[in-house]
Amino acid sequence: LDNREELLVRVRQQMHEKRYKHTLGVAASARELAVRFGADPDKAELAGLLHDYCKCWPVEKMFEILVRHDMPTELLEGEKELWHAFAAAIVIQTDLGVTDADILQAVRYHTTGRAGMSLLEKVVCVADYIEPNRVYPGVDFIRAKAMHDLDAALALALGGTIQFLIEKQKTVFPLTLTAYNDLVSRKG
Ligand code: DGI
Ligand code: FE
Ligand code: FE
Ligand code: FE
Repeated sequence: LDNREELLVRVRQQMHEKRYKHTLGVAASARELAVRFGADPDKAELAGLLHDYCKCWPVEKMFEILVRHDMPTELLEGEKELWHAFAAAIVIQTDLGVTDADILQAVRYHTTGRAGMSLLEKVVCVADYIEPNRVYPGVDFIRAKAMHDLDAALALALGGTIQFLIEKQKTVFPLTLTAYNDLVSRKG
């Protein structure tokens, strides 16, 4: 889609009001982070705008798309919360014509992260955690970190999610763990 207004309408149609507000917040925060850390601001904003495109879709619809695209059993048998990211990376390509590989990767890995994340992937992932509408214990500390150290902010964010999952006795997806390990082991 080449028209920005049309794109916003399409995104708006996929989700409820609050999720759309979050989406606009992530797009704005991703642009800011991109400017600060030297990623492409336009790509960051677009990835932010599209990252939760499938978040409010019925799980059956996401499942069907993931199966059709041969996603690993680990993902299909795991936590459904993770599906929207992988589904969106497919759907924004097929339905909206997004072809930029950096953007598709940033959308695909925005929830789990992965080892060796690109700058744009980190920007979108951190933006998802710190956009202005987000409220959770520790968010201001992560926002402060994100003013000068993107990796540190991301390690805090993913570490917080892992802690939260452990408290709830939920499974931690392997990619989330390797993303976290990768960030903290690089620090030295
Ligand atoms: O889509 P958002 O709510 O904006 O945020 P998100 O895509 O980062 O995360 C969506 C949910 O996924 C959130 O409730 C935490 C959960 N999550 C993230 N990583 C993992 C996870 N859930 C499990 N079970 N395992 C993970 O590794
Ligand atoms: Fe998400
Ligand atoms: Fe929702
Ligand atoms: Fe999000």
